[in-house]
Amino acid sequence: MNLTYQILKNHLAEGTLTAGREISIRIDQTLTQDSTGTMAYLQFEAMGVPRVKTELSVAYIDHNMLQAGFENADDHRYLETVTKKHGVRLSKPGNGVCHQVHLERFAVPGKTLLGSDSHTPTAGGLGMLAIGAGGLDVAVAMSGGTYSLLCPSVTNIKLTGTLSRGVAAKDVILEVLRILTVKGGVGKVMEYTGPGVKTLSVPERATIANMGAELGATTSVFPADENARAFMRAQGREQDYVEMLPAADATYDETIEIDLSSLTPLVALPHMPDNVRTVEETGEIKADQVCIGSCTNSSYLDMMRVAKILKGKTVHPDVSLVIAPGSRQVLGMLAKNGALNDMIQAGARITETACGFCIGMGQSPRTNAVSLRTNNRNFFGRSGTKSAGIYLVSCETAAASALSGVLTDPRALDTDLTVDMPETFLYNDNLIIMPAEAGNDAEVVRGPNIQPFPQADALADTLTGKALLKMEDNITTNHIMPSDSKLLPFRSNIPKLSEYCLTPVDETFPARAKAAGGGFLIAGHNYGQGSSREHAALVPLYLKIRGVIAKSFARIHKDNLINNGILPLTFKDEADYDRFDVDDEIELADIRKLVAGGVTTVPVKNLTKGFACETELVLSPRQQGMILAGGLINKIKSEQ
Ligand code: MIC
Ligand code: SF4
Repeated sequence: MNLTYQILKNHLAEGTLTAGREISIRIDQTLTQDSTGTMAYLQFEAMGVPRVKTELSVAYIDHNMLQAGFENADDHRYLETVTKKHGVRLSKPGNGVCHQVHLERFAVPGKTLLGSDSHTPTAGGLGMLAIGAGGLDVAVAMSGGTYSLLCPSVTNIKLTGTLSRGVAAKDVILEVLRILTVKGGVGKVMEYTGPGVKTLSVPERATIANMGAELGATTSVFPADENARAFMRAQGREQDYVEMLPAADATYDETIEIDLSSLTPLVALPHMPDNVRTVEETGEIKADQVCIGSCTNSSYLDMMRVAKILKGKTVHPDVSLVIAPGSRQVLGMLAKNGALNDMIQAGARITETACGFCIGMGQSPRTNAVSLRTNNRNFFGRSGTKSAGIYLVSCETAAASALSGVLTDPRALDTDLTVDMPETFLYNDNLIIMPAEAGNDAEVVRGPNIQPFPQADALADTLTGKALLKMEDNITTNHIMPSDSKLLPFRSNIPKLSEYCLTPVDETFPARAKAAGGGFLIAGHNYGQGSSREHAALVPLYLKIRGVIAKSFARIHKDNLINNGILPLTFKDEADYDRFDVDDEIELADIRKLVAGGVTTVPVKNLTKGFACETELVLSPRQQGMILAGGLINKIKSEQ
């Protein structure tokens, strides 16, 4: 059996392991971060369960770090107090980016992890089955519930050869993105095998697993082998190591072979992570900003390679170089061995160990800037500057380019880029705050920024409304619910956020949706890719969006829509997409009866144009219940 199915089998609660069928699995660990976590804990509280029932649940504060008003600090305080009360460990601001810290301190091979962040698969670098989900699904897992998903098919990415000097793990995942595109991983787990795996350290594997999220994959997983054991030993956690390997006769649904020796430095051009070219063919584009860090590329090994490149040199006068080490552990080690000073002397601006620039929480580049970044997403506007172009590169390419002022192939450097895995990392868990004992009466502090979340009504017999917006392929959750340093502070304030819903597509959308009293959205393929933010469903719910009719959906967003009682319908014949226009009056007649009867073909009437077309609504019995009740919270409440 392949590794993915071994872990799924060990955690299977319901269903059979047949690709495409719904299964439910037990969740050992959960992870939340602050930008999705506030909502997840509000939902957890609404479920009325006194204490989390997982083996381990950790809440990280790493996203909403700029405190330019009271809002973020209020959310932090809420998280600090709600986690204390309900049995969740809290990683304080300053301890690091959730995925980096979780890999260092908590990931365990063979276990399951559900996280309210789409890059939760990072822990797949250590042989864990780590899946990103909406906050509500994570809240259910914390309360002891299982997690339901479509049983994935498994793609074997067979690695051979060895990376050449100056070519990095980041280039491996950019190559996978080039081959498969941002929708190529939907419904699949990427399982890495082959002799090339041994040549990659755990942090390098984590970089690859992390950015597997950009393929739309359910997750990515590496075997837990001697490299994993060495990493865990250096973290003082060898006792948690379990060998996890695919069986010798493991089978896969498809295999992609990548010869690591044949790769060259790659770059994803604006505005999609699969818009990949070689650095060589892209040429010497002038750079205004270089940002190094994020959960993709901020490990000790990454940072040491950057420090080596920068040592004794000065950043190009026209470039602003920003470096955000991924965790306090990494920052501490750089400080201790002097590498931090090499970075500072070269002219780097060191920012706190947090998501920072990656989520537009500061460091927005200048108008029309070219910004080279080591993170995983270059979606339009995500940096906080709409006119800027974000280019995704490896740490080596970023550092080399910061010195030259233009996109530079790091293979041309004469620096020795070898960095050994340390015998011991500088670990210290004193910023992980342990929860209070069970049965405590700890107070939960709610500042004025914490607003109640919207709840859907039970599904009506017939739904009508206007097509409010028609969108192209690959609309991201950043389009649906933009977030930057100005909007992130309102993650627990849905009415405020609703004023910005879908504005990157159409500035007039929120006002029109409100005036019309809600309606429908028409979309192309892969609607809702990217971030797991549930706000991309909660805000449309608040605006009374009743359904989204698309060519196809991204996994997490589709689940978030259903969890919140919004219908995800797909065109049976894609050509019907062309027959809809904005303002067309739409009707889903007898929809309640159809959903209750498990009918999968739903006729959509276009009353304006006088035709009906067929759409597909595939819901498991569990999901039917949620849609009928008007969302998961309503369903849970009705069952209590
Ligand atoms: C992201 O990288 O887009 C985020 C911010 O980490 C999101 C979560 C969010 O929107 O808060 C994610 O990837 O899920
Ligand atoms: Fe944070 Fe960026 Fe990673 Fe999201 S992708 S968790 S914003 S560092």
